[in-house]
Parts: sequence; C-alpha cells; structure tokens
Amino acid sequence: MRGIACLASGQSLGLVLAGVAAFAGAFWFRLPQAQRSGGAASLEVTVANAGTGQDGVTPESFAGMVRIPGGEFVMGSDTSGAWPDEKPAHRVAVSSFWMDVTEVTNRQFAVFVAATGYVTTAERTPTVEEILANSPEGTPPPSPDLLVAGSLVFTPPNSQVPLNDVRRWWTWTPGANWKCPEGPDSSLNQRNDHPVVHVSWDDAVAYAKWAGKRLPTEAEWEFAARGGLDAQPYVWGSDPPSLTQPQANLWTGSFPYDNTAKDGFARTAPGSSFAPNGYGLYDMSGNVWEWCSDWYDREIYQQRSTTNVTDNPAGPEVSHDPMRPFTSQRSQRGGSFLCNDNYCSRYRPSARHGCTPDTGMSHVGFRCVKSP
Ligand SMILES: [Ca+2]
Repeated sequence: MRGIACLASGQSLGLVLAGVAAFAGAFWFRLPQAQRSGGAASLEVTVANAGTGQDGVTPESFAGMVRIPGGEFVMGSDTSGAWPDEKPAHRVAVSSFWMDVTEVTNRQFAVFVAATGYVTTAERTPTVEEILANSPEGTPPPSPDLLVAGSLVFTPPNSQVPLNDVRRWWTWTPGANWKCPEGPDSSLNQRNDHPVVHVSWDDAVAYAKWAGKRLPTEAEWEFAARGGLDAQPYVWGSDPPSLTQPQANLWTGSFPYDNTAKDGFARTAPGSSFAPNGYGLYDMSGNVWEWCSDWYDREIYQQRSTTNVTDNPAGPEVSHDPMRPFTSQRSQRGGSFLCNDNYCSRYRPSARHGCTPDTGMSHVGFRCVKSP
C-alpha cells in the first residue's frame, strides 16, 4: 500500500516487507504521478534569523533561507550505532548553497496550493494500473474498496506491543492528507507554523519548482545538518538527547504506546521550537523526515569509499536497495518526532532512509535549497 514501504524503524526491513504483504495483500506503492506545478515564484517567508550572504545582506529571493558555506566533511558514520547504509564514512565536498531555515510549513504549503491548485498524491484516488505497474510480478489486483485517497497516520496503541510489526502503530486512513493530518476529523487549527506532512516526493518537488528552489542532495542535507561540527554524532554535538533540555522534537517515553511529550510535543512542533544548529537551521534532527533529491542507494557509500574526496554527489542514476528489490526509493533524512534510541535512532545527521516517491506519511515533510 502506498506509504507502507516507507516506515522508518529500527526493525528488520524484511519484517517490514512481510508486513506489507500481509497488510494489503496486493499493493504497497504507486507510480509517481504527473506533477502539477505553476510558474516559478518566490515565497514571501520571513524568518527572524534568516542568514545573510557574504556581503551581510539577504537577497529578497533568499528570504527565509540561510547561506550554507561550501566545504569538505566526513559523510556517513562508522560508529557502532550507525546503520549499514551509513557506512563507510568518507570525505565529501559540497559547494555553497542556501537552505530553508525551517521545514516547509503548512502556511507556506497553503500559499502554494492556493496559487496553483495543486492536489497532493494523498488527495488523489489511486488506480489499479498505478498500483500494479510497480508491484512485484504476480501481485493480485487490490480490492476496489481499497482504492481510496488517504495516507498512513501514526496511531499509537494503548499498551506496549511487539516492535516487529509496524501495522500496530501505522493506520491507513482514508481522507488523511496535509490538510487533515490525522484524518477527516482533524485540521490544521493552530498548526499553520508546523511542518506540512503527508507530502510525497512528487509533492515536494512540485512545491520546490514553484518556489524557484529544489530539494537538497543527501550530501548537501548532511553537510548542512552538521552545522560545522564535523563527524559529531548529533547535529548539536556529542551529548545524547536530553529530557531536561531537549535539543529536538523526538519521541520521549516508550515507543510506540507511551509518549510522555516531555520535549513539549506529542507530534509535530512549530519550526523554531528548539535551538537551531550551527548554521541556524531548525529541526535538522527530528520533527519530520525530510525528502532529498537523491535516489536512495543503500550501498552507495561503498562505491565512494575508494575516492579520496567525492565532489558534490547527487546520488545514483537509479534507486538500489537489495532489501526492497521491487521499489524505487528517494532518500529522506533527519528522523522525526517518532525517533528514539529504543526503536529508531535515525535522528542522527548521518542516518538515511529510503521511501517510494509517491508516499506521504504523518511524519514526513521537506525543506528546500537554492544555489547561489
Ligand atoms: Ca526534520
């Protein structure tokens, strides 16, 4: 089912696949849809601490963004807590670019939709052809009653459950989309400044094009997330996450049933609720996952390790993931409000994740970049 292949977790991906097979029996993702985008335009976004150019002035077209100076850094991680797709660590160089200070908010996305009439993937009814065209051979067609517009919503169980079955806390919810994050009975009331969620990669690209921007590469994203702290485990440095002085919107309590919200938020948080990193970027760790432009390749770092310094890598030509051979995936970074160390430690700057590009979920958003 659309979205189910994208579940970030600390569990075996094989179990995720098994869960997929049992979940809908038939389909798990859609083909990318044709993108609808309007003409290029600049977003009128004002962020108090937006960065400045080398001359100390922020051009109007870069409002709400901060300039990230180019440089070399250690991409990935060889630490014991790193996942295989983070290894080996290797040197990468990126050119300077500008990046949104916060994840794209509901308020910003609403401006885009009002200007273009764009309809997100989660708001469209999938077709049988779309489902089967990118499903494993022999997949039976889904029941027509399953072909409804919707998205996957995090729905915490009432008590502790085995962590090997993501269906226990992810619910396919008809009517869930960016305007109704928990389904038809929910709204964006008092969430205008929260990150937009339930956006697919296609939706994010459409927004970026309209805004005259683009999605970051994984290399740009990780360089920016580190905020000038090379090879540190967290975007804020070396200290582990704190309950008394939370550094990010992560999961506090026992995942997935006991959310103490000691960091102040049970789900998403407004974009400047926690301290920014060294480049003035908010929520590069946690809050919502952020789409990158790269195709996801689980093993691409192994290829780069033979190169002294890889210059501005933009990802592979095609997606590659032996754990999910039937899918094409785009990369996501940063983890979300569902991350904690007893289940998913992917809020670290080196952590990676792949997801089918037509998938939106209640913990996935994005931010944009722009070249000088
Ligand atoms: Ca984030």
